[in-house]
This record gives sequence, structure tokens and C-alpha cells, in this order.
Amino acid sequence: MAVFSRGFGGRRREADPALPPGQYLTKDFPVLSAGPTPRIPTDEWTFRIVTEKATTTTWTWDEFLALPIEDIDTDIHCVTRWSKLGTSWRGVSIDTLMAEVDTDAQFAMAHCYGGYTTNVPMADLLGGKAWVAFEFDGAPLAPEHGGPARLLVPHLYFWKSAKWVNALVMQDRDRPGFWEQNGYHLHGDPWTEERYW
Ligand SMILES: Nc1nc2c(c(=O)[nH]1)N[C@H]1C(S)=C(S)[C@@H](COP(=O)(O)O)O[C@H]1N2
Ligand SMILES: [Mo]
Repeated sequence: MAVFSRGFGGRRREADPALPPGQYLTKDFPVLSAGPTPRIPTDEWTFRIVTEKATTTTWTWDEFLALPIEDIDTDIHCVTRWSKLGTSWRGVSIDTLMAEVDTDAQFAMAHCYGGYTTNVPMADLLGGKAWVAFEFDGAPLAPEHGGPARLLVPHLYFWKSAKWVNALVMQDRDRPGFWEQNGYHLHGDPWTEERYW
């Protein structure tokens, strides 16, 4: 792991404007999970979007893979201070999924196999900013990293990128998810260091 000493912090950021404040670079891909890794066979996997009117849209794995697929090259930033630059993913944009859904809700809660939740405003999920990703680095997403599929919201701290995601449930206000109830910031912008509250 390429961990730079604190003394180089100022110069490092000048050298790498892609690194948000207080972050260091790693070449590794650390695994951070609050519980055991669920194993979900793709023939049992579904993804649901539930609106504020309790209308549910469901995709099976095959239906999901038949949607337009995008390649995503992006940096990721964990609140525990590691950042990884230039990661490559494939996934379906939340814009594509939401095009099939009728909602005016401003907020969503992501739900996962295993019970993890995280809240994200719709403004951070739409406009080409977020995906349900199923490949990393040209290979199927490993179970430890959220496979078969995870939310990818790379402009926010990585705890918002819910692994094993299986639903987005619209909510009328920005209610906190798992880590947000445990002291993490409601929003999580790495550039303004919205870490804890
Ligand atoms: N379902 C689920 N998603 C999760 C987590 C988790 O514990 N469970 N941890 C979050 C946190 S804190 C981080 S930093 C990233 C870590 O993703 P990685 O293990 O692929 O590096 O996943 C996020 N998504
Ligand atoms: Mo994290």
C-alpha cells in the first residue's frame, strides 16, 4: 500500500489535485464491511425502486443487464482517508433506472442484502453521478466489494456506495441510514470533508 507520510501532505495535494483534503492514496482496494459478506446468486438477485406512492419497479438480473450499460472511470474516497484514483467500473446509471419510475421524491434510502442502509438525495443520484455497478477492473464485482452489484456514488464518500444493493426506496425527507445514524455526515462530500457530525 502506498501510504505517504503526513509530512508530505501539502506537497502531495499540490502534486495531485484529484486528492480531496485529508486523504492519502492507496493502490490497494481495502474491504470495509460492517458485517459478513452475503452471497447472492444472480438468479435470485433482484433490484427494486419503491416510490413514495409505494409503487415498486423490479428488475431481475437478466432484465438489469439488458439495460444500457456504461463504463465509468472514477476516483473513490473512503472517510477512513484512503482514496483510489482511476478506478474502472461498468454499471447501469441511476438515470436509466429512474426513467422507468414516476416520482417527485427528493431523497432515497439505499437498501442492501445483509441489511445495510445509506441515505442519498436524488440530486446526488441523478445527472450521471451514480450507478448500480456490477464490474470492477474488467471482471465481475467480487462479493467482498459488493457483488453481484453495488451502488456507486463516487463523488460522495464511499460509505454511500452501498454494497449488495437491492433497493432504492424514496423518502419524503433525508432520514439517516446505518452509518449516518452512527455519527457519519448526512451527505458526505469529500471535498468539503463532510465526514462526521
Ligand atoms: N452493504 C454494505 N455496503 C457498504 C458497507 C457495508 O458495510 N455494507 N460499507 C461501506 C463503506 S464504510 C465503505 S468505505 C465501502 C467500502 O467498499 P469496499 O469494501 O469495496 O472497499 O463500502 C460501503 N458500502
Ligand atoms: Mo468507509
